[in-house]
Amino acid sequence: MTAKPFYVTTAISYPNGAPHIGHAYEMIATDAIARFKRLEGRDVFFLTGTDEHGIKMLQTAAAQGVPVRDLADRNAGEFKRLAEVLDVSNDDFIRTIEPRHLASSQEIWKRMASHGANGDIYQDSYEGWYSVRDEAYFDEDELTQGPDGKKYAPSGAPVEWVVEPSYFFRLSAYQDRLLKLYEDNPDFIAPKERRNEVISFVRGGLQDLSISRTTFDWGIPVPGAPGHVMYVWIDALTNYITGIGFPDDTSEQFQKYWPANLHVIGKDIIRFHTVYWPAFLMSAGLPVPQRVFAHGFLTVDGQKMSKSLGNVIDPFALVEEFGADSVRFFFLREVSFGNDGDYSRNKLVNRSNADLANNLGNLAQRSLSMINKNCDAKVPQPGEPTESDKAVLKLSDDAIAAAVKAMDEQAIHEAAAEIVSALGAANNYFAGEEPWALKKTNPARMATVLYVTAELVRRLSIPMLAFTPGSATRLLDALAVPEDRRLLAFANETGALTPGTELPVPQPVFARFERTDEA
Ligand code: ME8
Repeated sequence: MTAKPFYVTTAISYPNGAPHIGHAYEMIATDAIARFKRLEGRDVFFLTGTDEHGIKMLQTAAAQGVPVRDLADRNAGEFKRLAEVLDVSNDDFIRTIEPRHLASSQEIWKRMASHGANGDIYQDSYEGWYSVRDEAYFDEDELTQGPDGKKYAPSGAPVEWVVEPSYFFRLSAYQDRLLKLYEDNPDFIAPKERRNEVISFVRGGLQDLSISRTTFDWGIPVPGAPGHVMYVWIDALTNYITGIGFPDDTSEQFQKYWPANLHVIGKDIIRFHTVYWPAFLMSAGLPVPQRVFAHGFLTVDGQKMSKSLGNVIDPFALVEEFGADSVRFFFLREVSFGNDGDYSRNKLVNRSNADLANNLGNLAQRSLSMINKNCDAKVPQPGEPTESDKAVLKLSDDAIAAAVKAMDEQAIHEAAAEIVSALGAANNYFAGEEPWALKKTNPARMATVLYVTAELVRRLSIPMLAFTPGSATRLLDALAVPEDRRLLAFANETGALTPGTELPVPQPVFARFERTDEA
C-alpha cells in the first residue's frame, strides 16, 4: 500500500531582517507536525521559505544602502540556516524570487484573469489610504487620528493617500462561495474562535481587491501589462503551489500533494489565507487547502517583542546556549498551540530541566547504566510480566494513542504533555520497583524491571522524535533500535527489544541548565 500523502507548510517570512523567535516558533511547531505525520507513516512534504518581494523589502534595502537583491540573499540565507540549526526537516525551501515562482505566479494570474465570462481580473484605478508597513489599503473608518493630526492604520503604522492605476480581483463575487466553504468544511479554519472572526468578516461583505502596483518594480511582472507588478500577497500565497510543481499541475508531485493538508500561519495573516487564498484558487480552478491553523504570538518576559524595547530574542543565540532540542521542546510544550505564548529564559530552563533532563534523561540514564553494569551491557532477558509491568506499559501506550489524537487537531502541547506524563509514571515505576535492591535479592526480577524500563524508554522516545529529534535519536541508538523500526506503528510492539542485543555504553543525553537569578 502506498503511504497517504500529507502536505504541510509554514508562512513564508519577510527577509527584510534577521529571523526572530516568532519565526523560529512557527518553524518548530510545523516541523513537529511534519515529523509526527512521518512517524505515523505518512508521505510528508513540508515546505517553508521566504517572501522576498514588495515595497517593505525595497525600503529596508534603501535604508541600509544595499541592493534589494543583496538584502534578500543575506536574510534568506539566515532563514535557511535557522531551519538547519533548529533541526527542521523541510523538504524544500522556496524563495519567491526564483524563476519557478515567476512562472507559477504568472500562470495563476492568467487563470484568474480568464475565469468565467468576463474574467476575475479587471483594470481600474485605485485610490485610498495605504499603509506601506502593512502593505494594505484601509477604509477611512478603520483608521485612527494621531496627536500629530495624521492618520494611522490599526497596526499603528502611518497611512498615506495613494492613487494608482491597478488591476482588481473580483473578490466581491466570492462571498457566497466562501461562506459555503466555511459551512461545508467546519475544520477549514482553526482554532474555532478564528473561524468565527473570519465568517463574520466575510458576512460583512467583500470588496474587490487591488492586486497590482505601478509605483515600484520589485515584484513579479503582471503578464501582458508593462509597468505593473503583482501585489505581494498574490505572489506570496502562490508559493504553496509553486513548491510542489505548479504550473505543471498535471505532474505526479502536484497531483499527490495538492490540496495541502495544512497551512500553519500566525494569527495576523489569517484573512489572507482563509479569504483571499481560497478565492484566488477557486478563480484559478484549483482545489482549496484542507485546513489553515493560526498559531498565537510570542512575547518576551510578558512584553511585545520590539527593536525599540531591545528585547528581540535571537533564535541562533538560544540554540547556541541550550541546543535545538531544549528550545524546541520549551515552545512545543509550554505554549498552548493556537494561543499566545511567552518566552523567558527561566521558563525555558525550568521546562528543559524538569521534562527532559530530570524526567526522560533520568529514566534513560539510570536504567541504561544499570543494564550496562549488571546485565553485561546487553538487553536483559525479561521474566513473566507482573501487573505493575503491564500497567505501566499500557499507560505509555495509552499516552501515545492520546498524543496521536491530539496531533490530529494540532494540539501539540497536549501531545507533548501526554508523553511527559507517561514518562513521569515510568520514573515512578522504576523508583517503586527498586531494581538496585533486587540485584542481590531477585536478579531475575531485576532483569524484568530493567527490560520493562528500557521498553518504556524505547516506546516513548518514538513520539519524542517529533519534538526533540536529536536526543530521541540518540536514545533509540542507545537501545540499538533499527532505523526502520522508529515509527509509531512499532511503539507498542511486544518484544521489540531483543534480549541479548549488545548495547553501547550509555551517555547522558540532556544537559541541566542554571536559572538566572530573579530580581
Ligand atoms: O507575514 N510570534 O511574514 P512575516 C509568533 N510574508 N509568530 C510570529 C511573530 C511572533 N511574535 N511574528 C511573526 C509574513 N510571526 C508574510 C507571510 S505567507 C504566504 C506570507 C509569524 O515574516 C507570522 O504570523 O511577517 C507569520 O506566520 C510568520 O511569522 C512570518 O511572518
